[in-house]
Amino acid sequence: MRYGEDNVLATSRRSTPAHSDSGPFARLDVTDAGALAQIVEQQRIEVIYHLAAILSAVGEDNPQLAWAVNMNGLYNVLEVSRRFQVAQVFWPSSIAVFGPGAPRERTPQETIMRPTTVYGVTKVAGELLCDYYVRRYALDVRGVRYPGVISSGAPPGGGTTDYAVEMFYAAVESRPYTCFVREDTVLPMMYMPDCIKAALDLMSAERSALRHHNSFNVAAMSFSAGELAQAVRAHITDFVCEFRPDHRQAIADTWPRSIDDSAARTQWKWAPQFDLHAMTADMLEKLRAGKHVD
Ligand code: AKB
Repeated sequence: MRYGEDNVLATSRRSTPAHSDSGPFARLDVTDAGALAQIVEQQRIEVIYHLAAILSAVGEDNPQLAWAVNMNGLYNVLEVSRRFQVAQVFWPSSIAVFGPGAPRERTPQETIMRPTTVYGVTKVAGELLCDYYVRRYALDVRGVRYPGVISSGAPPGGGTTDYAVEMFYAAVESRPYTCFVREDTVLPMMYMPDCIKAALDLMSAERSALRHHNSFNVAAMSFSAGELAQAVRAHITDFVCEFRPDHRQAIADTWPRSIDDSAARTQWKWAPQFDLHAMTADMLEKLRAGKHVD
């Protein structure tokens, strides 16, 4: 680990075996401002990576909860950082800031942002709030607009892009998969090692080189759900995937198909390492090792 295991405090509302195996851990609900302040003060926290959020699909089931967690959580983190002079904050935004009015191909860094999900609304409002703390309090808040995230370590968590992760789990467990978006649905995606790389690269960039601070478009790959099934089938030839779109199709249809990330590439030299084929091979290898599937 780059900063040494003992120097990183993981927090979550629930503790899992993974947490207890990997260095210091504290239970924390980010909507509890008092508990957050206590930890930041007592542990003399210098940098915060604030990742807790309700994602798009779950957010549509409970918009009030999405607002409470996403907005109050971010506000608490920004306020505690201001009060206790936290040196840097990382907060991820999302491609969900864009809505039906934005160009869907190579969606630009600066364009119309009128999202139709409550998750997207909280991400646009969050970007503006972070900008405010940068301007008003000179707080060093940085962030990227993540596309769909594919991880071999973290299970799917209520997002519209989760079909991509679920497809891998089904394939290694020799199960057929019913995909909840159409075969021709194209969305931008990123493999978890690149997501981590983006966060660390941005956080270590020279502050004076950054013009956007907390809303950088970042891209790695774009593919259709059908192309992903094909890529998996190149390794697991009998993998069966059918496509039965549900309510999440309507969300996917308002999001970009590809992203223009030239601002990130110019300002802090962003460069992803995984494309669809490299990611598919690595995902399958990791999941098979974890699950002991032949
Ligand atoms: C979701 O699908 O909600 C997230 C996202 C694109 O931010 N993965």
